[in-house]
Amino acid sequence: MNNREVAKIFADVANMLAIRGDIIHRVLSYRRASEAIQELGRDINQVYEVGELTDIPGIGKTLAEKIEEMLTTGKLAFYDKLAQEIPPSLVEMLKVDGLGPKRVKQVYETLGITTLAELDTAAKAGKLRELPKMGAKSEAKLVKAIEALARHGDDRTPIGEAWPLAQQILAELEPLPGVVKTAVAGSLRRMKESIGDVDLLVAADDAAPIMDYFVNMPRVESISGHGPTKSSVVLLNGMQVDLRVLPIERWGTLLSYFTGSKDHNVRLRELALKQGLSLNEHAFTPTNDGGGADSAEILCDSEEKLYQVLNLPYILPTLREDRGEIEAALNGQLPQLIQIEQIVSDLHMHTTWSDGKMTVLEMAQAAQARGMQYIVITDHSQSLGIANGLTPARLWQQAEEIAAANEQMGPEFRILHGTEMEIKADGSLDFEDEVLARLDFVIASLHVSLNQPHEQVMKRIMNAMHNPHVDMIAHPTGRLLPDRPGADLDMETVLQTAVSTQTILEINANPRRLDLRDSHVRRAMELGVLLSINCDAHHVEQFDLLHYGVATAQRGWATGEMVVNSWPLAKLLTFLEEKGR
Ligand code: DGT
Ligand code: CA
Ligand code: CA
Ligand code: ZN
Repeated sequence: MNNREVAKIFADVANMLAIRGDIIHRVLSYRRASEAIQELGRDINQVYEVGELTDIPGIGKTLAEKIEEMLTTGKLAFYDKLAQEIPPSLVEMLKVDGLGPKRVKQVYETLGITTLAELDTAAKAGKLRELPKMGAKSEAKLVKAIEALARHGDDRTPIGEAWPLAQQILAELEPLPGVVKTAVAGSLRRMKESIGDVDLLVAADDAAPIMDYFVNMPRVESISGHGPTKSSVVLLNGMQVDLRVLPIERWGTLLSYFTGSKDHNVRLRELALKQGLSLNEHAFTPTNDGGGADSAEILCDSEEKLYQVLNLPYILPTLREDRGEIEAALNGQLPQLIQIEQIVSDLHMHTTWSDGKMTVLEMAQAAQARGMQYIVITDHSQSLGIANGLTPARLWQQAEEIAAANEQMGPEFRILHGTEMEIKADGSLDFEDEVLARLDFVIASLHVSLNQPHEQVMKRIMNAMHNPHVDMIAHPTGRLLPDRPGADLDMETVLQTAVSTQTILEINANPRRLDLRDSHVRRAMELGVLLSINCDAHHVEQFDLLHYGVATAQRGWATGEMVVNSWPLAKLLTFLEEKGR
């Protein structure tokens, strides 16, 4: 079994336990284990072989034994036993908006419904309205929710779609009368690569006009809720957006609550309780004063204040996953996360020489306008015909244009000459070493034959990393979000080889790539891999994608010193020179 299969079994077990009505603690431990495995940067079979299963966050001795059972026998007896009691097909029903484990259990036990299709039929036949706490209205709502699920799937929205849309909506809400402040919250603020629904917050004293505007926006397909402080809509593209409006005095607690993650919030509440405070989205309240109307609430108008009350340093949203950030904060060991202002360069971009849309000079000027100090021009190499890849002869012509552009840019900015060289399907590199030796910076990339068998594709990337002229591997796995998974690589070996060969690995900032992804970055930091965050821009506008890459780096706990394009030019050149020897 692979990571995904093991994660799926655990997720199913969590849901089956929830339907059965087990204690939440048990349900959550399976759910967290599933997520940890889903996001693991290493092959779980390998982790098992080296005896490190219990190093995975959320995996203790019991769960490690269950993983061992699955990896060695391909089955889990506990799952099979549970399935006799709770049909696994019930799990699918939980995807229906508004349908919880209790209700699923009820329709199963009273009506014998075991699949989503049966549920749909029963609802349309009016058989559900008789159930306790149901009724014709809830039944109709359910039919609509099942339809919506069929239409949109349970697909999460890639962050590259959700982020710009959320910014547009906030920009529309900002000028409304009475609006003091706006923010994104939820997984979008934590910058996860995919978003379930978009959560927006507005601080204002009078919520009604803002809610009215929100539910009547032209891009709204349907309104799923319209209340005094909370409204929810589904947009034409299928994305669900929640909006909450609140007074500014409670901004900190509310923003923190709705930023999540749930797991992080649970930890914050535990810390509060240890101080005799209960924490919710409205305030801290002393647990011993009865919580009456005149109780001594502590209001937080900022998140900084909230963390202060808990005696913690401020924790950036990109860290809030309960993956050790609370412990690190308590021990004063939070990493000095890379910040976007520290990025002074981009090492990967294309021009009209291959498949880019702008000239060398235009790219340089745009980069300088965004605060960059130097860039590397890295057009595609000869074998990538569809991208008009450069032969050595054209490379040397390009060198002249780069020299001229450097003249024009003056001493404050530097354009280096590089290549994004193909790692060809047979594993060979697209340029001879003599060519590579004359370039300032060499990227090697997998673009073709990504679906080769594991051994073959591993050989290709290892061969590239072992070439002393290769400085960086771009978008190492080659995945494309949401559904092209990338090459079948053993990332642990790739990361370790990056260390031993001093090869920089890219965090490609394009939101369709985010490659390395956050969990790989986290492992890379543990191993000491050098990283760089690049936009792979084919147009100057794509320099604006940088923030996605920085957020991904932060989610992997990357520090400035390990991100080479935060280094001054001289430091990078020294590194490249010494590495080449
Ligand atoms: P998503 O939408 O699936 O990508 O993930 P989130 O994290 O945006 O989750 P969402 O939209 O369900 O809720 C937004 C935040 O609100 C979540 O991160 C934490 C908070 N929250 C929502 N429901 C609960 C809850 O039942 N308990 C706790 N502790 N927090 C909650
Ligand atoms: Ca959300
Ligand atoms: Ca939400
Ligand atoms: Zn590229």
